[in-house]
Amino acid sequence: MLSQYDDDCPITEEEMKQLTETISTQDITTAANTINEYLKQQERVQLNIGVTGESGSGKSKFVNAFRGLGDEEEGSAKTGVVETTMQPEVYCHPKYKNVKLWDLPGIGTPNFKAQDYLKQVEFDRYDFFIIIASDRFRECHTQLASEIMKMGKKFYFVRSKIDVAIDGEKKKKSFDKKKILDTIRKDCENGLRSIGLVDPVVFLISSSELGSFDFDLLHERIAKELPQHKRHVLLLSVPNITLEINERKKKALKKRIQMVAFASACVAALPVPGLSIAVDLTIIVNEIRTYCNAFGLDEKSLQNLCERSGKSIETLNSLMTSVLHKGLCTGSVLPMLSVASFLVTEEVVESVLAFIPILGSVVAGGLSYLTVSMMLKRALNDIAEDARKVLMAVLETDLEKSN
Ligand SMILES: Nc1nc2c(ncn2[C@@H]2O[C@H](COP(=O)(O)OP(=O)(O)O)[C@@H](O)[C@H]2O)c(=O)[nH]1
Ligand SMILES: [Mg+2]
Repeated sequence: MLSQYDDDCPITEEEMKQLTETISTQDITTAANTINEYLKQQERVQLNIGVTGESGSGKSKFVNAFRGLGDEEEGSAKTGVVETTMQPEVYCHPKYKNVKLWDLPGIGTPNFKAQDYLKQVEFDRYDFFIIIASDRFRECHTQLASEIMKMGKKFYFVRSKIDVAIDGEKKKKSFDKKKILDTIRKDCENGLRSIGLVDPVVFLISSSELGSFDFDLLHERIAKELPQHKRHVLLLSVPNITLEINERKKKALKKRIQMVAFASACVAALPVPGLSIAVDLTIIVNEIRTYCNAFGLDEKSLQNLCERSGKSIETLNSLMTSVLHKGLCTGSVLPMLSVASFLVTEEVVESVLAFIPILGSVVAGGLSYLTVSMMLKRALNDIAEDARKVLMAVLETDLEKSN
């Protein structure tokens, strides 16, 4: 069951082998726990992103946007303030505390030395760097990049405030968005070439409209270059702001299903009546909660989205058809399910089952591997589809606003 392997899987082939070996010597309860622990670990993998660039280039705003936060929201980095310290400021992702964005001190001051700078910010801490320029790339940018490379780390060049550049040109009669973007890109690439880079790649980003322009390409590139574990946590934590990201999240979550189903099937074989279904439900609900969180369909994310997009919660709710998600988000089913796992009486379980049609169709007494994996696949499809519809609606509003 666990022999199938895929590069996108949240755990590595080696771990999969080890895990299969471990559980083959364990009793079923321990085996189920082992798998559950593995799944939880996937969300706890540390990811440290160092965001650097000149003062005022948009580092802090990018740190916020990458975590799905507005500049005024709780926990957001202050923007538009002059940097006064040489200390990196750490900002955790609101849902995945192990994903950390580091707002680094400004570069390019008169006595700037990349080597000293990197030492000062403790370069070894970061998985990769984002180097931001809001105008041309200067020597300090490439100096820093080559020093980062020497230290065996990766970096990505970002040209920020693209929305500002576009707005500035909009009034012109000859306005051609694609042409402007091409010009900015070429200009940045040439700048980087002239200071020694052979094959520069520049990502054009607006932190005010993160889903537009090159953010998707940047995300795809980073994901591709990260080790497997880190890639998984990046996919879960990135804000769901493009259709491509929506699809990537779905694919990544799908890889977990066989493990969840296996854990669940192990528990199902336990000889305690009522217990197995309750544990199954807990495992399933946890997994569905993971989906909602990853797609931004949890209550808090939806509220934020309403504030940002100007759409009412009723409008967004009316777009979503998945019963599972609605149950979870209204908060009525979730607490009952959690309680059910402690009470373990069949009555409670049955009454909970009645809430959710898919679950309700399953007879109490343990869910099989196939049932659980079928349920989760369907739940994932439904939730991903709801997330896609919500995203489409928000994108349409954005489009109307910009026209
Ligand atoms: N319109 C727009 N404004 C931005 C963008 N990025 C940064 N800013 C603004 O530029 C100013 C400097 O940004 P900040 O993030 O504080 O720069 P930092 O000094 O590098 O941290 C602030 O007023 C931001 O709101 C962007 O992509 N679009
Ligand atoms: Mg700042």
